[in-house]
Amino acid sequence: MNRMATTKVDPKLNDSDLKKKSKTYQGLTGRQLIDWYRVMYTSRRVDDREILLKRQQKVFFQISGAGHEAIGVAAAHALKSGYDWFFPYYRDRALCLALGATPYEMLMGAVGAADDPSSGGRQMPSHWAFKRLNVVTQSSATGTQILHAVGCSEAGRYFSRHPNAARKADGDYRQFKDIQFQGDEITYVSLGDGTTSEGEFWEALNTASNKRLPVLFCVEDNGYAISVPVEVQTSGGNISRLVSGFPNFHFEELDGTDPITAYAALKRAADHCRAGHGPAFVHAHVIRPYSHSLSDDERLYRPDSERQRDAARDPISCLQMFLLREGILDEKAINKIEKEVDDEVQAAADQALAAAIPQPDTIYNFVYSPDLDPTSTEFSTQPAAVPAETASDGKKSAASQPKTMADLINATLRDEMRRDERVLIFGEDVADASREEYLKQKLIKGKGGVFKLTSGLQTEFGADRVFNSPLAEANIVGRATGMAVRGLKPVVEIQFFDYIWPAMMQLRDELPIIRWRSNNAFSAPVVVRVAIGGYLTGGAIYHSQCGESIFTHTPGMRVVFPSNALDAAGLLRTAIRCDDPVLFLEHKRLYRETYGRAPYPGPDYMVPFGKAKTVQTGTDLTVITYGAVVPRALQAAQKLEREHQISVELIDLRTLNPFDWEAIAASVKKTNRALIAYEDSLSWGYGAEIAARIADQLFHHLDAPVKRIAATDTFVAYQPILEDAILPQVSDLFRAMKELAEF
Ligand SMILES: Cc1ncc(C[n+]2csc(CCOP(=O)(O)OP(=O)(O)O)c2C)c(N)n1
Ligand SMILES: [Mg+2]
Repeated sequence: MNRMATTKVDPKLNDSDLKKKSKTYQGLTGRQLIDWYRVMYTSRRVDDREILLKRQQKVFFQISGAGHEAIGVAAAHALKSGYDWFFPYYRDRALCLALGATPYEMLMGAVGAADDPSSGGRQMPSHWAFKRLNVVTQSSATGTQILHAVGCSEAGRYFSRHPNAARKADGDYRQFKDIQFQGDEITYVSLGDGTTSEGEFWEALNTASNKRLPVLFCVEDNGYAISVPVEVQTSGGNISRLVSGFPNFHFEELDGTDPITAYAALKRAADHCRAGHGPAFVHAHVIRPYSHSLSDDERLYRPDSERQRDAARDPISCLQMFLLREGILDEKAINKIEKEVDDEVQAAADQALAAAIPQPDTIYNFVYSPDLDPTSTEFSTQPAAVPAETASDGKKSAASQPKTMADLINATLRDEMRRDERVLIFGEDVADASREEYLKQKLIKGKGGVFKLTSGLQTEFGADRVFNSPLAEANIVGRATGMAVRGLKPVVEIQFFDYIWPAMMQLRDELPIIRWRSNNAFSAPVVVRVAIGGYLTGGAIYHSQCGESIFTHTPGMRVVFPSNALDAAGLLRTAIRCDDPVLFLEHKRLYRETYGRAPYPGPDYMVPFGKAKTVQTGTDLTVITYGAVVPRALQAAQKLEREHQISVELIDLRTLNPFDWEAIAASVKKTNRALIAYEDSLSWGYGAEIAARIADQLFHHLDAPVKRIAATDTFVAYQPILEDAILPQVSDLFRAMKELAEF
């Protein structure tokens, strides 16, 4: 490890001294333990320095790794820095130091310096990210990193089975994503005892166990989650007991304040993972001597007696006593080390306090990829004139026939999987059949999605690339995020928008913000396809929801919502080839609609993001809409023209983030009237933002109030009479357009 002691053997040592020096402890030499002590002590002193700086109001937050130093140093040495992958949490200061991070880097995080390698001043301190060490960016949301770790380890396995997928390619996201894989790398993930209460923890254990993934889970159990003791979090008070039934795991429960014991256990755990036997679960009992954070005072909920009991197990003083007792160091040598560390930390703090802070005009940097712009002309191509013989499904006569949105999404997925071996697909029911032997024996035809959008893909590309997930939406998005960090391109499916919510933490706090919060050190350009929307006649509350504005309100997430087959193909291809996370909303009612069918546009057809389509030009008013409201608005506009000679300009936004403000502005400047129509319930919906912008920026061009037409502020009911009353119908659109034109 890069912080190994460099002390030279003293030539004046006598025999007994030499014997002591050659004695080992679980394979660790005295010298190694001296070095470990140095790192553990450094970790504590950086915490102490930050606490001092916080009291002086020179830093703005502090959370310590105190009490967790021994397990961290032991883990760093049981694993390989820059070779294995690390998803630590905020207590892992000592782990990161032992892997090779420096006190200066950490203190730059505390002051929020521009060159803070973890986030460039965007995240709180102790939210570690060190690209060169394979320490992946983490959030403040406890537990979200665990599924990322699972996805990361799956990516390692995938690249070792598909080494060609790691090749660089120009012209899409791959140009900017270097792949490294080893074949036997381990993914380390740590978490606190309280965090084991979260569902994503169990989802991660389940998948790691089921797939025998080389993930080393390390629970750093300090007995508390802020003020809540472990017996309230964990039935029976011991997480090891609860997880012991998971197959394929190696389990260890140990005193995590003792680095030697911890190292031996972690080594056994790492050996199990590296040999490919499956995951490991290390449960380390540690202490938390400094309250939860500097915003917490544990004396409010822990009596002195309990705190003193903990203090007797302090890993720093215990290791110091051990080194003295074993004659590895004497008091003078200890003082010398401590003085050196104190000086180093002091110098690092002075340097960090003098470091440049980020400029306010950098705040928009890295919300999206700086390398690849999906709104650019690079993503604008014409549909190919496809001769019948070269159609994607091989059927001669069918190729030039108009295809449904479902057909063209399926064809686009197939094309992109052929083109790019990093693309893989998973989600609920997306495989043709998980029991592949049935397919091989031709006993069955295969399913390929509840709407059949992924039909035939597993059969063509194999179960490595197209597979079913458990029924767990966070599992889908969390794993996809971990895979994408490693350079894969997961195109995952959420079966119904109505059930996207278990993945909400991943979709709000993780996926879209990985690039921004790590100051471009990491990114996760995943495509999440979601079946959305109503007008189903019987779809009811839980199969009809929209809610796109919740995601357009999330910086970093591209949101796409096509209204026809050709746009769906072109936009999906852009989504897959681009370098940003994309929420790709597919309206279920449009999947097989007659409206908007189109011939297969070829394997390179792309529509850029942020470019609306003018469905029809007009002069009297502008209707701005998207998705399943497009054909309805078109019908209403045509009727209005026929019956009242009112000319409507109809704009289909196609992508909601980014959206085409230029197209909206140009049209409203021409017609001086604007109606925004959308399927979601009216209040706080997507159209509210468009209406506000028009009112704000085009006020002087308006001859009438900006109007909206949308669903009622209710969920969608089952009985068709109610459904019709709730969702905006052609008659509602007609009425609203007429009123606005006549205002
Ligand atoms: C999902 C989520 N809920 C709540 C919080 C607020 N919070 C931060 S740390 C913490 C306790 C974590 O306890 P534990 O997992 O035992 O880790 P420890 O801090 O004790 O090391 C809580 C409740 C959070 N960050 N994330
Ligand atoms: Mg805890």
